[in-house]
Amino acid sequence: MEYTKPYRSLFGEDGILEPFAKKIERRLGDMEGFFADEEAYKSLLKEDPLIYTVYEMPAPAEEGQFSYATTILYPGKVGEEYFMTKGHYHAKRGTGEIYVGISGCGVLLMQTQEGEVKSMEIVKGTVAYVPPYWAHRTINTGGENFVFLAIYPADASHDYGSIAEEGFAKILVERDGRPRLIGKDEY
Ligand code: S6P
Ligand code: ZN
Repeated sequence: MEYTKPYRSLFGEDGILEPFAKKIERRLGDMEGFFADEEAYKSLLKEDPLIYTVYEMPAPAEEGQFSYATTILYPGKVGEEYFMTKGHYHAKRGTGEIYVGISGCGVLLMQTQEGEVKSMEIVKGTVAYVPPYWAHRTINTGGENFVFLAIYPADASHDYGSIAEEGFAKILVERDGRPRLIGKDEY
């Protein structure tokens, strides 16, 4: 039998994994249809800002293996809506995930296929559990980078399609200078 060899990475408050195997950058232009305010989206698209960067260490996609990744979610808003990740279900629905806050502050938004929504704040030192079957997205509600670590089954695989088509039932917007979760049709 071929064993996977153990390995490790280091990260600091900036969230850059050393070493990492894969780096993914998502710009505003990669997120058409994700933000509620289409006019604000179009006008910000001229700058096409970087929304988040992911540093990944994927393990072989086999049952029992774990992958880990850090995400650096930059501060900003599209209209009143904070910068956020695309969000996804795991393609293998019965797999969960663990999030660990590294720096900055934000919200982990989760939703079941039936439309139940849960949100929790993540700051440095927060450990949050995303159980199987919950779609998950992170949102930067602060003025600095929101950085976190995610640990997930290596065979979970991502289903982005469902969220890209239907979105989350709730969105996080800034109202009176504070984050407020509202129905996506209330924008
Ligand atoms: C992977 C984990 C995170 C996200 C990352 C980017 O299961 O949840 O590493 O991939 O935060 O978000 P998204 O929705 O674009 O994959
Ligand atoms: Zn995930």
